[in-house]
Amino acid sequence: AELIADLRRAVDEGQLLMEFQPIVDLATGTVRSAEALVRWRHPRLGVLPPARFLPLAEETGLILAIDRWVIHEACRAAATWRRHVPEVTVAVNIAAAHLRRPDLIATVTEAVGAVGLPPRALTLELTESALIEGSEAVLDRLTQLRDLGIRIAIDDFGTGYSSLSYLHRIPATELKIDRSFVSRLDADDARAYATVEMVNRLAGAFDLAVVAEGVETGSQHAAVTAIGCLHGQGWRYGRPVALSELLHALTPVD
Ligand code: G
Ligand code: G
Ligand code: MN
Ligand code: NA
Repeated sequence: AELIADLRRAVDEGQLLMEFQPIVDLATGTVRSAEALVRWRHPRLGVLPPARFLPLAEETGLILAIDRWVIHEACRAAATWRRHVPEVTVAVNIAAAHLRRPDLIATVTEAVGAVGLPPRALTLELTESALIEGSEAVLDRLTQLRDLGIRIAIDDFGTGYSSLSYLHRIPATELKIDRSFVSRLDADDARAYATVEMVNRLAGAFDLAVVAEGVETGSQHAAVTAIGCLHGQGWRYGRPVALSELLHALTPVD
């Protein structure tokens, strides 16, 4: 209960911070994008990961304020980053509660507009479960965002109660293959291999980009590359870092 009061203040008092995890082109290793991940620098408890406060934020509705802040910060970061590396993009996670809000479109257009970011440089990551519970209104909203040029990723793909029929209805631009499948590629797991291959082929048929998530090892990297996934994310390529570090990593030091 005390944490709730703390969380309410956290947004206003600037205790939230963003980290960015690189998403690379698997063939070249070039960083193309980054996923924005929120943290909370709690005055007494130190830096808390999302798992420690997002469930509470969702219960209390504070997730809306948090996601609004995240969207603005991510757009600002992307605009800064693009001054160094022209075509990079940034991805943000959007809570189910936010999808249900008509003002999501206003929030997003304000955020890109405020920093002059082209809409194609912003990806919204949505989970299957958020999408499946989505009404017609949610679908309309996503279509409007897509018409504005915003990109839409289905996060943790393969873990929800996915009915494949929704792939025909969601105006997605990419699938992120859940790391539970990628992690099993190491063990030469034929089923995991077949799953990643199937998702990659499915994505191709729907003209969707693919990101293999949670790539940690050289053999996982080799496997997702052999399967033909174009993009990867995971500790093998980089942990989530502050924007300054992301910029530094990309700027030649000598
Ligand atoms: O950074 P970490 O691996 O602990 O992130 C855990 C999960 O928290 C992510 O999978 C993501 O779904 C969620 N998450 C991280 N940042 C945000 C955010 O800004 N908004 C929302 N809604 N979820 C986030
Ligand atoms: O939104 P999503 O649930 O996909 O968030 C990505 C989460 O996965 C973040 O919490 C991030 O810290 C975590 N993550 C990113 N790369 C790796 C990885 O290579 N291994 C593991 N175990 N977790 C990762
Ligand atoms: Mn994500
Ligand atoms: Na994910």
